[in-house]
Amino acid sequence: MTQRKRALITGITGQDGSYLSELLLEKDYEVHGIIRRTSTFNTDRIDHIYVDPHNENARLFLHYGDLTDGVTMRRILEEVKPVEIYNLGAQSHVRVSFDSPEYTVDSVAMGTLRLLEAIRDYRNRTGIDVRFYQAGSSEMFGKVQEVPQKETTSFYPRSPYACAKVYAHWQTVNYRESYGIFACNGILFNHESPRRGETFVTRKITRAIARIVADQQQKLYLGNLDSKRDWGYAKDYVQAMWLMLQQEEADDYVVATGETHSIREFLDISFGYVNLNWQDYVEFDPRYLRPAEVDLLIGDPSKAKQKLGWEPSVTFEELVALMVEADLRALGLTSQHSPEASDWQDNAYIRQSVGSI
Ligand code: NDP
Ligand code: GDR
Repeated sequence: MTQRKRALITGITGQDGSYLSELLLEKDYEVHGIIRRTSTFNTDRIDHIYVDPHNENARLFLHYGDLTDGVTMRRILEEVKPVEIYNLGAQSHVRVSFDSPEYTVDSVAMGTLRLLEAIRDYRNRTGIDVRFYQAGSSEMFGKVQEVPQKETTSFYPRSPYACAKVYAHWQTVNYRESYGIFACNGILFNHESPRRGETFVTRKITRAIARIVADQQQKLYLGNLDSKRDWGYAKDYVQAMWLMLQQEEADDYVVATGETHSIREFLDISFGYVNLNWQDYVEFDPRYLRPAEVDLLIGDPSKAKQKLGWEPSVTFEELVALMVEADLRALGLTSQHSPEASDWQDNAYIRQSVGSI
């Protein structure tokens, strides 16, 4: 009998962590996730897949820890003995990273280093190989150097978050080259879903649309509408993470759709979906501007396509529709497009907390 593969995920309670857990459970892994102790529940996105650990069929296990706490990370690694680690944990909000730069760098940059060091020692002591995935970001490209951006495009990070991700990227490369650790960087462009945090611009917009339709909100305050992003569907992107760790050799990959759209275009399509004109609702608030902006992101995913066989399955228009639809449904509303949209229905994680960022 072959032994079930064991994976450890940091950031399991986030958007990507929840989709990746579902994917790994479908593939018969035993999944271990690191969660932070908080005064309110933070496991909404994974509650639907959680089984009481006393149940003999349980394959998802949670451990308290934090990327800023290296001792605990080491202890969890020793206890779990995973064959794959997915490092998704991060203070992941770019705007917030300007307010909280030191913490962002501690969790994102130093957190990655702590994990890599733990893997190095564990491997030296036990001889067991652990494959490592680092959640890199298109934000590392920052100020436009080349269009579209690919694996060889130079980095020009424009926020504390992006600087920390660049550090984590190069440490991952260095641990691969120095110690032979199977460590991969995914350079993922923006990916969204109904589980997206409510303070990122796409979800902030789709959630506001539902609330406007429900007469619970009159205005939506946003910052820069001119920046352009390459937006894909998160469920597709976690497939690419898994594929990277199944290859013969560790490498780095851009994961993107190859299309870019401005925030204005997102507003056109999303408000248009419910026959509203966004200009009637959207107001400018300078507090949502960043001290330095990333104007244009568009990725070239040809390496991922060629080597991993990975391709996005959801178009931009479908992504916008499925997000608006999910937020409408969360408020008990449906649109005239509902029957088709149910094909993309996301299994019910929709939080309705009020986000101001
Ligand atoms: P989320 O913000 O939804 O989730 C972040 C996760 O990290 C949460 O589980 C959060 O826990 C956890 N976390 C935060 N701080 C710490 C810490 N100090 N120690 C341990 N865990 C922590 O992010 P996404 O799921 O969207 O993104 C996953 C990863 O991919 C992140 O590293 C992000 O930077 C990166 N990325 C995301 C992209 C995107 O478009 N979504 C694109 C490129 C990269 P809690 O729930 O308790 O807050
Ligand atoms: P981003 O995503 O910074 O690309 O980082 P976000 O959705 O926060 O911003 C995208 C663009 O929208 C503009 N914008 C606003 N953004 C927010 N959050 N709130 C607003 O009110 C608003 N108004 C305009 C922003 O200025 C920006 O240009 C995301 C995160 O998931 C990162 O962790 C990840 O690494 C990158 O994507 C790839």
